[in-house]
Amino acid sequence: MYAQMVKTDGTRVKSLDDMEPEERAFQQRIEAGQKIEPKEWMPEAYRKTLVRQISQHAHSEIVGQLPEGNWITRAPTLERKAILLAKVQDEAGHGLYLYCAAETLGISRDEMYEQLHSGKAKYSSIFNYPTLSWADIGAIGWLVDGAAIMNQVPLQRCSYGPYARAMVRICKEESFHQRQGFDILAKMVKGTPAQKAMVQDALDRWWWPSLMMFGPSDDASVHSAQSMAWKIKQNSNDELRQKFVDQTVPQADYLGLTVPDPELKWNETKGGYDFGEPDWKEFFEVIAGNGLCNAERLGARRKAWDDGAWFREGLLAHAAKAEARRTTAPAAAE
Ligand code: FAQ
Repeated sequence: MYAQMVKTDGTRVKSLDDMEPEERAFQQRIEAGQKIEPKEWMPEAYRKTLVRQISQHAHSEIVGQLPEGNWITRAPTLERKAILLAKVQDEAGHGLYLYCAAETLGISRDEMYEQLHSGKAKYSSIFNYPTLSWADIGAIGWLVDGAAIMNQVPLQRCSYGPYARAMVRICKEESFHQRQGFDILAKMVKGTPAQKAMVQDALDRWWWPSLMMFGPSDDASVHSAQSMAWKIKQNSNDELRQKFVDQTVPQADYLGLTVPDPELKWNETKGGYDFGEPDWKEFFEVIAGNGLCNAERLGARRKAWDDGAWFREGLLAHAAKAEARRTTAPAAAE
């Protein structure tokens, strides 16, 4: 349960006693670990929270293809190119499962795209940073997929059935993605001094943005208390960030790299690392649309949508003709 069940505006998450019978029964099902399925009764705010989170998650997978897509033609070997292509294809697949999961809540795919293209819906802050070298592709796999797994494994136990089930396959594929990133870097750190420096430079640039993927600190996380009461989220943003740091620092040590945080220190008492605060001003700027690549990323998605207009129109025209044939055929046969 979320530590205090108090929201950032100071109000408390509703207790069972404050609920009407229908909502109380719903909450009791959640607390008993039952899954909520499409078309079952749910509070409107639960539905809206899921639509927001799942659609933003889907957009992140789709926009997340762009920084890596940039390197497909420049991957250093045919094997690396094939692996990267497969990874980027997986991300398209994740986006599609997640859009399907969100559609079960009554929002259409077109509405979700419109929210992305108009800037109303968010996508993960991490994809607004540029990929400057091949080592960045390793860093994305190792750190970005590593953070995504840390966040997504608990989502397999989310109270909403379609989201939880989509996450099972996604998590399996993310594990492969994380390993391919680590493998790129493990090879490079054994290469020339210039290659090792490239890896350190990638870690220096991707470390803090990766920590920001978990969202704002708990005291600034507006949705956590309610989302945890509904078991959409199982852990707070800071809990998952801590787990990620504890898991990743030994991996950086293994690679012979230095994590760019002077405050990083093992804390025997808590059995985890103490670490510095991410630059939250930068985080809020990025999610407000003012990061290094926000304009480029959204521009690419809008262009893809506009360039696909002829194809969507073609599909609709074909469907209309097929439907007309289907409805007129019996009459013609008489
Ligand atoms: N970026 O109250 P909270 C991937 C927003 S998938 C942008 O803490 P919540 C795969 C948040 O939406 C990565 N915005 O919110 C891959 C809210 O704004 P809103 C994506 C962020 O929802 C790898 C406001 O701040 N994963 O990487 C971020 O309880 C490699 C207040 O925040 C998911 O989406 C952020 N980092 O917790 C692909 C996982 N953090 O909506 C390609 C599912 C917060 O009110 C290559 N999502 N915000 O306008 C979640 O677990 C949650 O939504 C959190 C945020 C943890 C992201």
